[in-house]
Amino acid sequence: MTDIISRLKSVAKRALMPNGQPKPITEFEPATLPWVDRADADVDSFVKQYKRSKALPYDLAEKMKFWQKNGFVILDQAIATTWLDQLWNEVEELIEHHEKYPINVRIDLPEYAANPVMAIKDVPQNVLNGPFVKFLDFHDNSVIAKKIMLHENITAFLEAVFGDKVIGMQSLIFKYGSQQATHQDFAYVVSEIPSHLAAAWIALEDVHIDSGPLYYYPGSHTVNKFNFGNGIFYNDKSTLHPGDFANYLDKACQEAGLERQTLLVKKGDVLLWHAALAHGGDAIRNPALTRKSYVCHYSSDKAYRHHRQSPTTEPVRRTINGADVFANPTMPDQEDIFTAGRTM
Ligand SMILES: O=C(O)CCC(=O)C(=O)O
Ligand SMILES: [Fe+2]
Repeated sequence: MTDIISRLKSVAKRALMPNGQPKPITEFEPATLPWVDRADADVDSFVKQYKRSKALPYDLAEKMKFWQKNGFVILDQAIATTWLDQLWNEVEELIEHHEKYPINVRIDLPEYAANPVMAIKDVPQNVLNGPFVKFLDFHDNSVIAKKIMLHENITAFLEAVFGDKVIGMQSLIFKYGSQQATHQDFAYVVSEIPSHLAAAWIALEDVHIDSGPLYYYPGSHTVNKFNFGNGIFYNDKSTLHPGDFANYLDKACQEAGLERQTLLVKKGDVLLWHAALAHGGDAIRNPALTRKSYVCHYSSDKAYRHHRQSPTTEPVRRTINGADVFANPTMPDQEDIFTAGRTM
């Protein structure tokens, strides 16, 4: 209740347009930026008193400073390949026996344009095995997917940059490259504070340059925001579209002298990126090549209080490594049906 009241107050505080509607948001609000994004952020002092920094297999202060400048970090060999193999075995089972599972996939093929989100049981196996498919929120169904999402090496870093408990919001599994146009995730993955968002790209196999790798523009997290006609979020009121967003970002990055980089990492490596890092999926130059990957989106405790599919109920929380993920309120009987991760 207090959340709802504080949200109403913050809407009331926002300037109104002549038609009485709140003025669209056109930039992240400086007052609610994660502390690390503020000009006076003192990373060295933070790391000295941060209990989780000691046991990490990377230099946290160095990574945080790199993040401030570039809007991403790469964590080499951050997740054990046995965990990744278990996750992929479960995805194979999902595809093989898809008729058994009410789990959802998103299919971005023209034939599915009217209804891109489908129950996997209703999608032919050859489609599930092809490109343009995203397995949605598999962390709901799988213990190992939850453990990978909230792995210590990821959550310790994100807790440091948010200065708050980490919440796993959403996840996607890809068998092939996405070929998605350049974008910034805050426009699509919306929490109550849009700057409190980060993502992980977890390589489930070595990435081949012709498989449609992820690309990104280091430093692009600070370019001016795109306005969809109704502010920085893309929704049914927007007058501009993802193609316009991509054109704007590619041009803005080029004009700022930012060079596009391609993510050619190995199985077990993890890319973490900032809410506003401009990125996309490169063209698949060899359609025979898979590009198996697990993408997770995160927010902070302060900014993500309710499951997006049930904004008025208290979430059921699972805690791993000091971070939370909410049980899926729409499919309680499908939670953690893949149990192998319990003993791993
Ligand atoms: O993996 C990709 O190619 C793109 C994924 C992505 O941009 C996302 O899930 O936010
Ligand atoms: Fe993205």
